[in-house]
Amino acid sequence: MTRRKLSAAQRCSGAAALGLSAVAAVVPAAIATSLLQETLEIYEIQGPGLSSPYQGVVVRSDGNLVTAVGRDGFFIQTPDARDDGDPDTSNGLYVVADVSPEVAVGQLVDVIGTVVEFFGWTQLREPQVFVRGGGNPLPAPIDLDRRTPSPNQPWPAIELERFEGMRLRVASGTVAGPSDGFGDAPVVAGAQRPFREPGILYPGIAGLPVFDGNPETFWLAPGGLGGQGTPLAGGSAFTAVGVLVEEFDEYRLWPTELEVGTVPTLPRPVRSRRGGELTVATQNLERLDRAATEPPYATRLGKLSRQIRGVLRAPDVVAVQEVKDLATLADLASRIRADDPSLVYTARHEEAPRTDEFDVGFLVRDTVDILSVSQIGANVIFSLDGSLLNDRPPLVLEASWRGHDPPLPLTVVVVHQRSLLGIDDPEDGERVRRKRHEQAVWLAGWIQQRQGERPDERLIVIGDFNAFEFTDGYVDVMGQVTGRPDQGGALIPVVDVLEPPLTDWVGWLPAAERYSYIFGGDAEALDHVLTTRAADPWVATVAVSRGNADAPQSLVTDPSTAAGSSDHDGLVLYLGPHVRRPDGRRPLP
Ligand SMILES: [Ca+2]
Ligand SMILES: [Ca+2]
Ligand SMILES: [Ca+2]
Ligand SMILES: [Ca+2]
Repeated sequence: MTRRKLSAAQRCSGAAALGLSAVAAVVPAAIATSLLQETLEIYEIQGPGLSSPYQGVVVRSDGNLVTAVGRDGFFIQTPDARDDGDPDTSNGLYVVADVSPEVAVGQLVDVIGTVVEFFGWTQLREPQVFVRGGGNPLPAPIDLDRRTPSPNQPWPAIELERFEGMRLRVASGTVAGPSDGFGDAPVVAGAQRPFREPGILYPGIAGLPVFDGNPETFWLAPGGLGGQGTPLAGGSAFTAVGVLVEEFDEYRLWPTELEVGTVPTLPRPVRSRRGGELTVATQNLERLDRAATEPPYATRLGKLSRQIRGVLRAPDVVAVQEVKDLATLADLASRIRADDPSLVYTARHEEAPRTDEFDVGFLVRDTVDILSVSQIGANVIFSLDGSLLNDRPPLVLEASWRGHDPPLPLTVVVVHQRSLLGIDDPEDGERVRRKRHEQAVWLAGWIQQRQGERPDERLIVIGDFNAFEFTDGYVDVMGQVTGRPDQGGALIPVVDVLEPPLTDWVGWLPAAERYSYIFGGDAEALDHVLTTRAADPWVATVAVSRGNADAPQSLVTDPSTAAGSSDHDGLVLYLGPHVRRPDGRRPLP
C-alpha cells in the first residue's frame, strides 16, 4: 500500500491552483488540525478486512469521483488509474452529508471526514467537501454474476465487503423474493432464482445433509438513493448498475440504473378444470381474522375471494390454514357468494384446544355433500414436556362429490404442522425438532391405521406441512408422513410406518415450480398434497398458483387484484373418475 503524504502548504496551493470550492463555508478547528495528517486513498480507508483500520480517525482523501448521490450522502470512488490492484480492498466509500445541490455524479472531490463504522457500513461523517469540477467519466463497474458473489461455502467473510461503496453491475439478475415493506428485494446476480436445498444450514452437522444457505443472495433497494423505487415481483429478471452498501448486516445494491426485464404475470391462475374433474385445493390464509384491521378486513376478504374464485378456479374443496375462527371463515364464504352468486361454499372449522391459535378449516362447495367433519389428534400429548402435540389439530372431511354418478366418496385431511421457526435455536431447537418429528410420526400412524381399516378409501392429506419435499437435516417431515424417507437422512430418523407409502404430488411439479413460499429469498415448497394408493389412480394432475409468494408487499393492500392475498401460493389437485392413471405414469397436463 502507498500513502501519499502532502504538507498542508502543498494542499493549499493545490487547492488554489485547481480552483477548489469548499462546500462548507467554515472548516472547524478540529478538522483544520487534521489537515496536518496524512492523506489516504479510499482503499486504504476501507482496508482489506471487515472494518476500516482508521475508525474514529479524521482522514482526508483527494481526487475521487462522485459515483452516486443519495438522500443523505454520496458515494466516492478511486479513479481506475489509481486502483491498488488489490481485490480485497474496496475503492468506494459513502460520505454522509447534506448533498444538495453542490455534489453531483461525475465530479472529482476532495473530502475530509471522520471514519465511522455504522453497524458495519464504512462511512465518512461530518465531512468537508471540496469540489474540483465535474463531467468526469465514472470508474468501470465491477460485474456481479452467477459466480460472484460466490454461491458456495465456505463463503469468504469479505466476499461482498471488498465491494462496499463501489460501483457494481448486474447484467443478468433475478429477483429471488418480492419487495418487502421497505421496497427492498432479495436478488441473485444470475438467471436462476435460488431454492431451498436439503439439509441443515451451513456448517451443519457432520454426516447429515448441509444446506449452503444460498450465500449468493443479496438485496436490491430500488429506492436506496431516493424516490419510491419500483416494486419487484419474485422471479423477475433485471439488470442494474449501482453502489453497494451494508445495512443491517446485509449488503444492498442501491441502483443508479435499474431495468426490470421479464416480469412474471401475477396472479397466475391454475388451469381450468376439464369436464368430469373434481378439484381439491389448499390455501394458507395468512392469519385471517375478522378482528384484524391491517390491512382492512374487507380488503383481505375481497382479495381471498378473488384468489379462490379466479386463481384457484373455485375448487370443490378448499382446505385452509391460519383462519381465526368459524365466523371468519364464514365471512369468506359469504364474500365469495356475494362476488359470484353461483359459488356457494360452506365453512367448516373446529376450534383447537388452544383457542388463541389460528386453525385449519374447510370451504366446501355445494358440488360436494358433507358427510362428516371431525377434528383428530387434539388431545395427543407431546412426549417431551407433556404439552399438547398438535397446536392446530388436523380436520377430517368425509364427503361425496355429486359430479359423478353414483356420487364419489372421498376423504380430505387438512393439516398445518409445526413451523421451522427456532429449529436451530441453541436453547429451544431440540424441542422444535422433536415436536415436528412427533407430529409427523403421529400423523403417519393415523394415516396407516386408516388405510389399514379402509384400504379403498380415497384419502387426500393436504395443507401447510411447514416442510420441504426433502429432509431439512434435523427432521424428514415429508419422508415421515409419506413413508418415502429421503435417503439423505435426518438427525431424528424417520420411523417408517407407512405401507403402502403415499404420493406427494409436489414431486410431480416441474422443479422450477416446486415452491409455495419464499423465505429470505429461498423458494420453498411448504404446502403439499398427498394421496393414498386408493386415491392415486384418480389424480389427473396437480398445479400451483402464483401471485402470493412472489407478490411485492405493495400489493397486499390493493383490492383490485388477488395477488398478495396471502403469503402462500395455493396448490390444486385435479381428480377424475375418467383418469384411472396407471401407477407410475406421469399425470396428465
Ligand atoms: Ca482494491
Ligand atoms: Ca462493511
Ligand atoms: Ca468497509
Ligand atoms: Ca445453494
